[in-house]
Amino acid sequence: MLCEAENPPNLVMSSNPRIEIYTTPFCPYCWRAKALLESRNLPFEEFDVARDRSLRKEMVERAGGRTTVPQIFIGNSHIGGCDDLYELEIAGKLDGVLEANGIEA
Ligand SMILES: N[C@@H](CCC(=O)N[C@@H](CS)C(=O)NCC(=O)O)C(=O)O
Repeated sequence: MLCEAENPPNLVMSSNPRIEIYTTPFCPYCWRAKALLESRNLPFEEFDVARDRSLRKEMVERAGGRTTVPQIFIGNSHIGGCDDLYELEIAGKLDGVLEANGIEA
């Protein structure tokens, strides 16, 4: 049986599948992407790359060379930008991606 006291919270969190979004503060596409996640009650972790070069470099590397914000990741899947996220949702495929990554929709 798992004993919570023996599992530091950060350890538990890091093994949890998560939604990550790289953003900048004044980016309408970022606002739109976050609005969709919020409307679906999907918790996400946000990384502001506006003034952090190493974080931006990390984003571009993880996103296969894409440099625009937002860049969105669901578990191990790179979703792409805001338009890609909406396309998935409109096509009814977002739930499948969430499920495949162990995230409850
Ligand atoms: N189609 C992209 C458009 C994203 C986009 O153009 N983002 C702007 C900021 S709102 C950006 O990164 N501009 C900088 C650049 O194009 O390098 C999406 O849906 O995410």
